[in-house]
Amino acid sequence: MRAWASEPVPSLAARGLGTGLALSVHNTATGQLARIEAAHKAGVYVCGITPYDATHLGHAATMLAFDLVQRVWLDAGLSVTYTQNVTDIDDPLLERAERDGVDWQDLAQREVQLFRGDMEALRMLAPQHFTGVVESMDLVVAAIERLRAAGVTYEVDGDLYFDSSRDESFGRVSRLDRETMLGLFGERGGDPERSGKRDPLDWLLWRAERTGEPAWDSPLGAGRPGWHVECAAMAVEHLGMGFEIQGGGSDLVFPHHEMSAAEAEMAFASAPFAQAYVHAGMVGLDGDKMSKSRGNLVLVSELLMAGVDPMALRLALLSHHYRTDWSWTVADLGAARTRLAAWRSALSASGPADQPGAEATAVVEAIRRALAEDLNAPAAVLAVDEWAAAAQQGWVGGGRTVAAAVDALLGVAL
Ligand code: 5CA
Ligand code: ZN
Repeated sequence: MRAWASEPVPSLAARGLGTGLALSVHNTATGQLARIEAAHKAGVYVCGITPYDATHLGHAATMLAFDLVQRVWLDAGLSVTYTQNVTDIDDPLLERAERDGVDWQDLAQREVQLFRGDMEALRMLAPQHFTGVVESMDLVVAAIERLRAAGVTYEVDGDLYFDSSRDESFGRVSRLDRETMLGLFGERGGDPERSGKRDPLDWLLWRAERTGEPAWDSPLGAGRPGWHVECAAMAVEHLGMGFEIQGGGSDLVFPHHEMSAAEAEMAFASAPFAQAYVHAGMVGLDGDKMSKSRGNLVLVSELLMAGVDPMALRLALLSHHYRTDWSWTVADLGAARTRLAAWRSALSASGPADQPGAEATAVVEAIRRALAEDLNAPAAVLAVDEWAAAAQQGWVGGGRTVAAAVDALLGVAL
């Protein structure tokens, strides 16, 4: 589907600031920091929205983490391929459409359009492949057929399941014990209780047509795919096996990313699916996880409609480390507004000089170091704060250089 539009990222190298550092990120599959080895190009797949409701701050925070990944890579001179999916057919979407008496496709289209506007306002880099499940149905079916041909599937009352016992590396992503897996599988869309399965953890690949539900004709019969195989198929199609980063929020570690990796490695008889599995923390509101089902959403579009400067919102998100779980409060926005005003005022106070100067170069290096070490945006923001305080006093210059770095690396337009 059509992505949104994003502005070009300024080149710091072209300003005489050299190239940026290689990225290290926390890899869920090892529990350690992984230096991403990429010579010329790098790919990232981000699990995107299920479009039955508007983008909330949790979605935005997760998208921002992977936006920073790309900014670090671009600064390091890599060519980046970014794929983000839209789960545009799934039970929650059908249920919401039914509840509201609207067509599920219209609902999805409307919410995706709202999401594009939110992403654009927040200056998120646009994916090269913004890809929906419905438009990818053929390749999802082809991936399921590969699994069937590999002999790792079986049927339960006409539905097709993945036989988890056939995958010796199962657990490669989450490294969880079986009991925890079973609990999370039940909570997050799985069906551990369904009878007829060989193992409660076996998961759905193809759901045969049910009356009143949309279905697609295929060599598997009429039906629709299970969730995990969709992302496995779309990621491999657009990035190939062994791409650099599989990303999303930490609610996707298990079962989603575990099962997608298992499917891809089985279907394409190659490993690994991704070099690193990177997960953003959960954003809540006043202590609870922000989620559609809890009804405690703070919507990006509502804040923007209320006149919030999207750059203040972006700064509010940047002031939390992507891996920590945190809760949104109105104070976050107040602090970000004050900070944005201070940066802007420092920029005008720092004079017209276009030369990078020692202080500005030091700020650029500090931002680069902070982001390259597990995307430490809060540390990068503090480095800019220090420069802004000094520039405000007239002690340092280099405003244009700092502004270019803040734009290129943090995505904030001053
Ligand atoms: N469509 C699937 C992924 S294939 C999905 O999880 N959709 S979603 O709309 O529920 O979430 C979209 C993205 O935002 C996912 O990466 C998810 O992990 C992340 N996310 C969802 N809720 C939160 C939250 N409260 N805080 C941070 N990230 C979140
Ligand atoms: Zn996904």
